[in-house]
Amino acid sequence: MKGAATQQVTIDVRLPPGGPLSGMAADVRAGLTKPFKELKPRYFYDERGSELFERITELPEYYPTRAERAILERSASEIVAAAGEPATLIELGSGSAAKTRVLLDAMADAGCLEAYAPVDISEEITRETADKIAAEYGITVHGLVCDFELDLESIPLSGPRVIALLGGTIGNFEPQQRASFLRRVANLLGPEDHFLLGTDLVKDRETLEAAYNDAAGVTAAFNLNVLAVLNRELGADFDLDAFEHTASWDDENLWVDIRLRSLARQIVNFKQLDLQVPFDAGEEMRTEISTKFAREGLGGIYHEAGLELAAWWTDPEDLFALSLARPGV
Ligand code: AVJ
Repeated sequence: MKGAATQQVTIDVRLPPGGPLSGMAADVRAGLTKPFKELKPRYFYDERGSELFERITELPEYYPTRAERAILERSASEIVAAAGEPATLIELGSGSAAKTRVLLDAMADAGCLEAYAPVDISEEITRETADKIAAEYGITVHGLVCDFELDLESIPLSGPRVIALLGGTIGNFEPQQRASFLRRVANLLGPEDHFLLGTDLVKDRETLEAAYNDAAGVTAAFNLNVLAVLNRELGADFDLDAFEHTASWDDENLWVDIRLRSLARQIVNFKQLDLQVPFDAGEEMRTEISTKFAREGLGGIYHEAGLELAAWWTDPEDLFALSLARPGV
């Protein structure tokens, strides 16, 4: 089984020549020389950052991961039916594909499962996931190692297909970035294809803020870790003790605004960028937004992107949603 399965695994690597972090220097320079400083959330996820995020998903306050899993467990067969019994699951940001198996199982049960295409920025994890899934399910696995925002393109696997973006990742996208991403997804979809999207839902401030300010301080450590990434990758000299984590619900933009606040007036040097960045005492730098959605709003967002909301599932507590979209008419 293993030998046969290995032959069914193809991995295309389309990373830029400098690897996954090649755009980092330019991004950081642009983000830290603006009046309101910003870092991109993608740089959180080095090895330690990924570990810390795993721990976040197990925190009592952080409900999204559990809620999304509950939806998949409750509704996977309905999702597969509503998606027209797709032959191929393409998963953006697949990582270790922990929740994916629920969908693959439902596709196998429906008798439609032919192929899986994990798309992720980490070559190591994508190879590992691809081999495991191919062996477990005996299906074709065509992995794509790329930045799915830059390199989103059709994978040569037979349809009908469902393209999935789970975990609430889309919440990290700024409105413009989200609109252009969804437009590209719409352009990729054939008439029988579907897009399956995980979105956290708008709810009371208390629940939202608790999810991003956990009592154990794991989210704070996760947020501060991005400074360690900059120290290592760009020769910066951030003192992690000179910043504190903040996260607050912005009820106009409908996002949790996640920042690092400078505890003192200080200057940070970036050896490899020939850059000095001054911070005032109390100055805040945005490191992430985590947008929350409601059904109607998401329907409008889809519509503007040339997509149509086809179906919607939530967990028993209405905390999180999975929605299915198809090309608009
Ligand atoms: C992985 C983007 C879905 O926004 O909830 C968790 C990241 N940041 N706690 C989210 C995150 C702080 C997470 N996503």
